Amino acid sequence: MVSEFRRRKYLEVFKTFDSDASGTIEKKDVEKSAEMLAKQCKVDEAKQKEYLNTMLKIWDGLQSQADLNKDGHVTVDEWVALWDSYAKNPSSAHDWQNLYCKFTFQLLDTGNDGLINREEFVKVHEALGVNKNEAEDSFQKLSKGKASISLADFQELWKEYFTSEDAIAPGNFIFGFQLK
Ligand SMILES: [Ca+2]
Ligand SMILES: [Ca+2]
Repeated sequence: MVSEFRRRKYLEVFKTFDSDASGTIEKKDVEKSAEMLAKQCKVDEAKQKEYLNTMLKIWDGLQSQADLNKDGHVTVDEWVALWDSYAKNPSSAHDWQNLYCKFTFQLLDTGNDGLINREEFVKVHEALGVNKNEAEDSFQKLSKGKASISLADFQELWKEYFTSEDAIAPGNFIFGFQLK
């Protein structure tokens, strides 16, 4: 059984994929998300192509794992079920999940030095529509007093987001916003 708390966390991420808010994720949502992301982060054309390619790889993996009846839609139930199965055994994450984690890290590490600092974290999340104070507070919790977050730290925090039942676990803040 998925707890209400984890289900809420999974749905927050679902919303970021379901860009037309139709209640299911399709390939066109993912293309739209990549486009929006590029626009919000004001990246150049090369980066925009890179975002699209990476997100389409993520979609391929997601669809082949979650879209059990192969109708081209990933439903909320399919989405929740796949993250619940991840939570049971995070060490055997699928390639697309690891790619998605790394992609999120790279999106935040705008200076491309392998570390996410406070300024990068807040700036990107603000561009994506997160309240600035909320993003500041989230960084504080995630970084646990350190100046920046490494990829290894990020991967641990990421795992925590999808697996932890603890409302105050730092990983809950990895997407910048605070769970209401
Ligand atoms: Ca949709
Ligand atoms: Ca950086």
